[in-house]
Amino acid sequence: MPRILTIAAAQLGPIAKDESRSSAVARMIALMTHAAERGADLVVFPELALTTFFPRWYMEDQAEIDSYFETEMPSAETAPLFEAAARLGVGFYLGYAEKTADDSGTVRRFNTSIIVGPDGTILGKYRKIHLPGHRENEPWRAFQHLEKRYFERGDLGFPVHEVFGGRVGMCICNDRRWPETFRMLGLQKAELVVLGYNTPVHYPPAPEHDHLQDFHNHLVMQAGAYQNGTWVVGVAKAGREEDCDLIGGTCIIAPTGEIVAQCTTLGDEIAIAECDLDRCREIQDNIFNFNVHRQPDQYGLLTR
Ligand code: CDT
Repeated sequence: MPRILTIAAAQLGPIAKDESRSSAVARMIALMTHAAERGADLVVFPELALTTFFPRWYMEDQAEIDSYFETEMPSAETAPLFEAAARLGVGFYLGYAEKTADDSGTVRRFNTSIIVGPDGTILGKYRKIHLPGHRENEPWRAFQHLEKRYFERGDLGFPVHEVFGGRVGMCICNDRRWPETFRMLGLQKAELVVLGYNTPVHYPPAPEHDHLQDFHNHLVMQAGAYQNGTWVVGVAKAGREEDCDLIGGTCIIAPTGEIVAQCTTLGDEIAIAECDLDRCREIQDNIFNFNVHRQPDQYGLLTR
């Protein structure tokens, strides 16, 4: 029996600065309902999917910064998404800004994703490790990218979860550009990597690369899929968000590196595909059979 998981990559168009979480959640429920009608088992949403991409603004007022963070999941505003998942019998991946506080009152903030089962329970969590951008205000930029200011580095490593009948890993946006991310998941025999992203078309430090943003997006995800023999689902928040253009290109990639489904707009849209997890064997047992062909004693520089 093949292990086929029907996956919907649920791209979101822009979320306005004054758009409520309830509105974003309603848009996600509409996409989830459409995906369920088409037979989806799992729906993948973008990075920081509940609000506008707030790291594009320099803020000093901690209350204003915290207004973009979740202190509980689910909350009153996000519970309808969990309820819809349970009603429809589909799981989902969701990115959001997470604020935690321990018993001593220490507060921490992460760029986080969760994977939720078809009964609405949280099955796994990942906190973004590769935080791009900068810490201080840089007014010369057309817009800021202050992830290093607003988040601390994730502290959960790169876990692979046995869920949905397979081995599933997560990462978030900039993580996808790093081969180490995919290799960490590949070494744990991941069969599916799900990720969301917010990627501006304009990259202020090297604007000569602006026309390559879509190419680089697919290049790194297709390489990650092929070199580790895993399905990859990458989902954008796309379109013009508060004067900042974000790329689309949401897609589902087979372990061979081929794109098998892709969104064609910059708005709310799903791309859907039947993903046979056993197809990972074609790559993991052959050209990239790590046990037979990898030479880790020659790779010391990678961790020195
Ligand atoms: N969200 C995120 O990680 N975006 C980055 C933008 C480029 S670095 C400023 C990305 O890697 O797509």
